[in-house]
Amino acid sequence: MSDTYREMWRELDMDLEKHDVFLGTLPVAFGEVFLRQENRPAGMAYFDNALAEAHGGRIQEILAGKKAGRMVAGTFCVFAPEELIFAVDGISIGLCGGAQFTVPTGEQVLPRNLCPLIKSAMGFKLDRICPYFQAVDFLIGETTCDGKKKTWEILNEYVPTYVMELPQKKGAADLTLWEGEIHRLKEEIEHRSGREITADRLASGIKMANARRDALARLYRARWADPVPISGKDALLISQLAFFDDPERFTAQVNSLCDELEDRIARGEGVTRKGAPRILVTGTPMALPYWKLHHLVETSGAVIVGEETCTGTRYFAGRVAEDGRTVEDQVKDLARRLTAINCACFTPNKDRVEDILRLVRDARADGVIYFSLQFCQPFGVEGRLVERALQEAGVPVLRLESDYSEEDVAQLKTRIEAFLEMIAS
Ligand code: BJ8
Repeated sequence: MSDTYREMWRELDMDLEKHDVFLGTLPVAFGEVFLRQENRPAGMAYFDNALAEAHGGRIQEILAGKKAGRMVAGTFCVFAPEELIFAVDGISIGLCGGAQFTVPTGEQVLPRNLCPLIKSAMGFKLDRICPYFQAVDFLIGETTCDGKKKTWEILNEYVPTYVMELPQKKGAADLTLWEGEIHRLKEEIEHRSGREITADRLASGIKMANARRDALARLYRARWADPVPISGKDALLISQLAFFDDPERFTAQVNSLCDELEDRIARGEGVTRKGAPRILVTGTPMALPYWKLHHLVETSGAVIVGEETCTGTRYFAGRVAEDGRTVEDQVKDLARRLTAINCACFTPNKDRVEDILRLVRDARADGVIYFSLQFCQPFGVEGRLVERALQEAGVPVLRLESDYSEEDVAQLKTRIEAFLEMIAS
């Protein structure tokens, strides 16, 4: 890494030694997981570089934006209405943690029996090895699972953390509550950025977020082809980068990759043989740099053709209406997304089952892997309902629970291989 980057990290008060150790592990993992794949689309070069520059060029850009007066907000959930951040020309960064490296530090202040996504995020802050955490002006937390909800109180000791009350149900009263929460966040953002959110500005924020959703939806549709034109690992990497990259540039790059993928589909060209076993993954989000499950499945002869997760379809679910003329109407439109995202934090959450069954059909999946991060109660408990519904529909399903460590890799591989054999028979 260049001296300029080191200077930048120093100015961000990062722990340079620890950061060196952390970064040192990534090229090996990335090479092993991504670069060994055959026949990757040429358009992946942009995303490979975006990952390589995640702690370098992208941070430089963000700091330049900050210098020019742009607000930087960290988020942890796909319900955080990024449209409000975009409306003030702010920068939004998703900060859920996906690395085992920071889990032990997270465990110094959080219980060990807590989901690794939360412990990893906390560890990134405490270890001071995440330049984004160091650069944000404030964080937007939300009341989803108990683990996240209570973590904001601790995180607030280190970074100002604003908490939105996300309802647990989706009735009329819940929609009204969420609408009020969006109004309150709007005021907070106006206060922090010093800019008023007018209807025009919010309209551009909504358009920007919708365009990114449309591009991702297009990418996911390309994966329905057989042979599939892009691996699940590459699609996952793109989804993960959506939380970090400049939204307009990211959208343009995803669309240009989709042009390439659609050409491939027209030519019948894929990254696997036609007829390779097709797997849909459903469950907890997979934050950067978590690639374990996808790597195991795709080195066992199958291909992942979709993810019903928050680093998958739930991220781009719920296109917001673009014809709202007043801020009041636009906030109502933003609030309506509540009903489109089927997170296990809601009760009941029956529409998630419908979503999964529809995705199985659309993506022509041969089987489903229900993946739950260890200690995630909402997704762990909801697994039973989803598993039963899939079995009733005649869809083979494998339930897996794991964390970010490498300890269970052999065991997971054995179970995945047995599942794939069962599908093939
Ligand atoms: S909308 S999935 S981003 S809450 S995995 S931290 S639920 S214990 S991340 Fe999530 Fe929003 Fe829901 Fe999506 Fe808790 Fe479970 Fe951990 Fe989770």
